[in-house]
Amino acid sequence: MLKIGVIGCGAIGRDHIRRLTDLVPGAQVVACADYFKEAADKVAAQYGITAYETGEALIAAPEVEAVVITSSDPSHAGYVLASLEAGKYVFCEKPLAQNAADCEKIIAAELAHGKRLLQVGFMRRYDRGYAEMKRIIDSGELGAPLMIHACHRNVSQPDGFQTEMGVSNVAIHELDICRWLLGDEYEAGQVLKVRQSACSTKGYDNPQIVLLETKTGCRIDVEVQVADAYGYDIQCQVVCEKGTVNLPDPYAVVKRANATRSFPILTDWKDRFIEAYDIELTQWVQAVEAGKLTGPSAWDGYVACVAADALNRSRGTGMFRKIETIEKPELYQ
Ligand code: ISE
Repeated sequence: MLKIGVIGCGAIGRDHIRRLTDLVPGAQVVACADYFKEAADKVAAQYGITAYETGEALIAAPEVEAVVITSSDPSHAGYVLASLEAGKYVFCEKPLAQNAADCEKIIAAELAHGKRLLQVGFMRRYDRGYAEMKRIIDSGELGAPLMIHACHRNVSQPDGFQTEMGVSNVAIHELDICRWLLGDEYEAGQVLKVRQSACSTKGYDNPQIVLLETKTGCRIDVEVQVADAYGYDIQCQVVCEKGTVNLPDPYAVVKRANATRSFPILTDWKDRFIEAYDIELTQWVQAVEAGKLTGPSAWDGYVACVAADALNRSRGTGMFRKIETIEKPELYQ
């Protein structure tokens, strides 16, 4: 049994604790921590595990063999660095950090171990729809990919949400999945503001459009809506030379009534990728036990942060910004 400590007892933290406890073979959650002590105490009582006062104390605890970080975005980098310093395997939810400099510190800390200890929570790579799209693109049967049209539409965001987070917290999923699907790297990017939706009343831009250009000249557009008033709606179409591949909508039973065919649209993002999360953590536990991580790496987390940073800096300038990374270390080749 891999003994795991989870830092962050909010929505996704509780979801991962349930998943690791009830579903994932070989996993045992033994500890939790949260900035809000009551949240950790509640989870600890529910699962009969130890609540630590701080994330740092949880990381240092001898019984914790591996760490899962699901706390607020700005706290990720610090906990990842502490876990690496302790030489412990760590799974960190996206985004890996708030800026490229912190990601570079994380990469340096991991390189000092000479092996991968960190996986980043880009769960879409484990979604059956995206995986099949990648298989078809990689087979070459449709020729070279040319463009991606994508959209990320969400019903609402928590208090404190800001315009930049539409990219660094929300579209970060597309920043990862598009380069994964294409097997390509980014050259430049730009964020555009369009006519604003009356559904957005909290002062942040909504919608926004993310535009990207890759090294091989592919073009990507991503519509980002964080208050769409109807559901959680993720779309992705890759246009290749000889055909297109499209992300399927999730399974839903069609109802026929009142001369209408209808089916429900999910509203909670945790449900949309529930199977992907299950597979992701199952494979992570297996990889930790085998001592060889294969899922999204510190490098992938870094590239997404560099792209997000360039995109956020482009806002309001009307210009594309270069997306420039350091040289890719051997460990991540
Ligand atoms: C949320 O923060 C997430 O992490 C989800 O994965 C994302 O799809 C969603 O739109 C965000 O609000």
